[in-house]
Amino acid sequence: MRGDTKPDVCVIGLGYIGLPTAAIIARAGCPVHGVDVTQSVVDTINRGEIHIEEVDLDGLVQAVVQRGLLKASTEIAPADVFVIAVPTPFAKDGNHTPDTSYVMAAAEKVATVLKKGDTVILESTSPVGTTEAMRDAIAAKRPDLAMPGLCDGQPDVSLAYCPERVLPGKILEELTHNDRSIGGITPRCARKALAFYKRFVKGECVTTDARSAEMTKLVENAFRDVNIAFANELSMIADRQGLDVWEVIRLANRHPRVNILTPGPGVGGHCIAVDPWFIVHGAPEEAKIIRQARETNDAKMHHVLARAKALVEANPGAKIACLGLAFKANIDDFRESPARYVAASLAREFGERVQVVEPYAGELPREFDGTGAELVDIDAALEESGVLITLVDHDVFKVIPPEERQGKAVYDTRGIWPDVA
Ligand code: SAJ
Repeated sequence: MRGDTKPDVCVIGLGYIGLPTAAIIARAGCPVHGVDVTQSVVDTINRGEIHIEEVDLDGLVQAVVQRGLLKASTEIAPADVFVIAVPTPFAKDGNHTPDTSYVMAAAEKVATVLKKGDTVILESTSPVGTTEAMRDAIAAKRPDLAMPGLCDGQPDVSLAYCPERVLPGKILEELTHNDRSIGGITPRCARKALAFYKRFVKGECVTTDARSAEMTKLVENAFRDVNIAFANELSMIADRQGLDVWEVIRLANRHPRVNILTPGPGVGGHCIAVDPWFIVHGAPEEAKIIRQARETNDAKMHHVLARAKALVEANPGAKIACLGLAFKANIDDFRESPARYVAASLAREFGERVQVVEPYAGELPREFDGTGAELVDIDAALEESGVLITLVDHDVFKVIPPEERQGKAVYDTRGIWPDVA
């Protein structure tokens, strides 16, 4: 890779982050070799199609595949820059222990084709120290290469941690325009990674060390989790004291330095409900508020279920409409969704009385099988149900006027209808 030549890039992991990232790098003119362990994902991408839902991603992938700039494979290939975007789930020990085995497996694959001058970048959300552990794993496989932080002179390769901070539904826009933290194992590594991101990121790229960048990503999501937990705790206190939490928040937020977030049925998704545990795992004695926030947000889901059940029992015989299954508004992502948990629990208990409205779903998820609950459209639910439980703040629910809800028992867990306490 010399002068203005575009680097060959290998992106490992073609999921929600890896695929849009690969496509954007390809759009900037760099030839991208995408790697995924799943053959069907590779085949789909090579046809110019996509296996995930994300605004405008289909057109972009089609374009870069057609131009020959993005090719997918199950096999690693030599490149100048390697970007690792594989999952970092919890281990199966039930203790929220981070499982970095996919990252380490990817690093070991990279080690088989790594050459002098290459850059390896980890993007996966990871516990502090993972980039160094990745470096050590590569060093063990490739003693012929001088590794940053382990050698006296100039290292042969560069390693950096560069997290994404994109919002599902706005991934392409945010990948391009958000600021980025670029954490090198050494300052030289950071500069190498910076030069790479400058090719396709319009936001500011701020360099730091790898451990700080790892913690920054975790802290961003923990900050949001703690703030949502404050709102959720407030809503449970308000329920206990017979107060309208929405009124209290509206009024408190008129203070120039107060900005309370919105209570809901709990925190879903694969980031905010997961990443704070990586901080707790690294410093269990110190991370008290962060742990409590996770527990409070999880408890809110059970609180909502209990209140919903009480409302259903107080309206015997009435049909119950659960509005929404997604983990947040206006997306079709139902994974790790508190709304889905609450609706499915009600379906198991109240069977055929339960109607689910989810404009983003073609059918109900499997856990509804055999419960008797049915997926209906909003008009049918408004006609037939006596109880309305809002679980997701989709725009289509927000615009339902009070007269269409008249005479129904309502539990609005998201505060979408200002006339409902
Ligand atoms: N939620 C509330 N009340 C609120 C805000 C959110 O209950 O006031 C709930 C949502 O309904 C949802 C959950 O929290 O269930 C998370 O939604 P979100 O919109 O806050 O965040 P995510 O998970 O879609 O994306 C987050 C973002 N992080 C931050 O805003 C700090 C995103 O920028 C990250 O890139 C992403 O996590 C990630 O991949 O880590």
